[in-house]
Amino acid sequence: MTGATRDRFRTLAARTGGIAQRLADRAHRDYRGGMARPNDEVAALLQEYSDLLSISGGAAYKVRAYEKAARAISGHPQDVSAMDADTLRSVPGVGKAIADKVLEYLRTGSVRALDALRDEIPSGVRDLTAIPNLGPRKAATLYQDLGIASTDELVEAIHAGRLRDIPGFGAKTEENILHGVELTRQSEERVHLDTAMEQAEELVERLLSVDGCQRCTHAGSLRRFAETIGDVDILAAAGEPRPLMDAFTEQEPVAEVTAAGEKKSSIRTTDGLRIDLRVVPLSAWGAALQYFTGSRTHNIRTREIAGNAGLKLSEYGLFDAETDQLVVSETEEEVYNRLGLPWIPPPLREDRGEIEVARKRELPDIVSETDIRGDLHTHTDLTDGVSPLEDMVATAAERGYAYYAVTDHAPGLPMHRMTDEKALAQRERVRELDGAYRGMRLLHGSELNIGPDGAVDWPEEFLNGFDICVASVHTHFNQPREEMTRRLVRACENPCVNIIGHPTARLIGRRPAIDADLDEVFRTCARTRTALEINASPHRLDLRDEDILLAKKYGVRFAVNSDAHSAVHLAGLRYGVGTAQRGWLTSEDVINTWPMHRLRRFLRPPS
Ligand code: DGT
Ligand code: CA
Ligand code: CA
Ligand code: ZN
Repeated sequence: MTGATRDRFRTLAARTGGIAQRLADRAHRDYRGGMARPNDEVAALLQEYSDLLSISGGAAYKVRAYEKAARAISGHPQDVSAMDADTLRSVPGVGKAIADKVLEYLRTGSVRALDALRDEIPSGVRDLTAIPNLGPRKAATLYQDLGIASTDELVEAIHAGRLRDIPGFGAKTEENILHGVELTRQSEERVHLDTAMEQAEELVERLLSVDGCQRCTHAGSLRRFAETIGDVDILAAAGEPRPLMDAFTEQEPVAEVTAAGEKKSSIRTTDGLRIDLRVVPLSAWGAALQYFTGSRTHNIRTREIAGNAGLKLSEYGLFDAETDQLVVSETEEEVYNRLGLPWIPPPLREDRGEIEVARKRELPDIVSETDIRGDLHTHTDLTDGVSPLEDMVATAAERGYAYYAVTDHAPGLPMHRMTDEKALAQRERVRELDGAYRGMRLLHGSELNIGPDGAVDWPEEFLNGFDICVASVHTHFNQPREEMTRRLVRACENPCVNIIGHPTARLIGRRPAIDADLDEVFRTCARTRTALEINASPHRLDLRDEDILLAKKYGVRFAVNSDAHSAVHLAGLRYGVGTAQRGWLTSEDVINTWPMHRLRRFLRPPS
């Protein structure tokens, strides 16, 4: 499996046109300001080393060891840049060879062994590994056997039929690779939600501390929790924009200032993320925030309403069309109210009927992060997580949860090496920990694999021992539509399955959604009282907003889960909540906002 870091890293590498260059740039900068955590930096480096080792035909155990260490470091709560050799080696999966490389990087800004591999393998070949459905091994074969050293050459070779003779590359593989190339190209200019959010929040913090800054927040697609972000829009209010503009364009790590105006500037960070800053007078705050939050189509509607009422709406305010007199502009509420509408939450501003519903005063009371009482899909280091059970539970308690489910992988995926004994031993530990935190109950569960025929791991007697079962598609993603539909329907009909995990199995920018008749699946979920997951991982966001809207029509329940593989990632739940909001869900729709007794009845209805 690939970790979150690798995804981020690969997208970034693709965008900035070369891993080596980006890291070389980076080695000379410090980590403060807009930069990813040092842990993510180091993890990206180890992941790259693993990929390059794999391309160069390195031993499989070594390839895996570096990959595992990358994930462990990415998910580790302590800052690696502050660790000495001994502390480093206490991180699970980090042995002497890996610790030495990390220390070398932290000391010198580079790793000689990695530089040697980079010299050996052309950058175009490294780009190939970022293509979904290809991966390092196949990339190596293509390079060695056919001399293919770039994405363009790959596409050409496929069209010329040159891959046909290579073992392991059938017509279906070719089609999948072309699809992967398409996905990569589409996602090159957009970033995942967490990358944008983390940098935006840091920047807003910094701008708020600049003298004269009266207000500052992010707007645009990020405020609407869109699934990927083209650029980050920051809005600030100040009497005098200059100091803010200077702080913005002079911050580290700006790769390029693409526009520097009096009221608007744009930069590109060394990560390749584009950020706009606009500074407005405080009196125009509401109108500007409404305008720059978008979406474009929502704004077209609000301007239309203004026009029909003899008004004019712009980023400067709402004006009388005839006299040009300012009507309102200070707050978003005033702007909406003057248009005859209540304030509309940003995730709903997509012109999907929100204006009409708002006008009738029937906007849903959408679910919020504070409504969430617990997380129902999480992993530990017993399978592919990196944090021990105790750390996951302690962090969950800090988040104020009323309940928390541990759902490690089931035996069907051999790489996780789950066994009956391990599951039962974990259950003992969960039962012992239950009650250790005031007010938080623990559920012992599992994430089952939905096999190609819809069957799941373990016989029913064994499954009945779990408090909760999530079931997900992890293999056979390319089944024909009818088979895939039958597979999901059968999983829903299994009385032991409570939640379908990441239901379409897509990875944003990397793997398309599975092909199934979603109407049929959602109808079955409603009938069998099986909840659909809204997986909060910013690489998944699955179900996505439009599928949620469809499922809701069938009366399905949902569970917003982090699918955290480390304690730090439990906080990622907010991206799932944002997605649920985009799907117009209320807390009534979401089972993990319910009190424990109601949740228990849903999971194990009295027979
Ligand atoms: P993105 O950046 O592609 O993820 O999506 P947005 O929605 O952040 O789009 P962006 O950054 O181009 O513009 C931010 C907001 O500013 C957008 O949602 C609505 C508003 N806006 C910008 N340009 C226009 C325009 O030409 N017409 C209208 N109606 N609104 C605009
Ligand atoms: Ca934007
Ligand atoms: Ca923009
Ligand atoms: Zn899963």
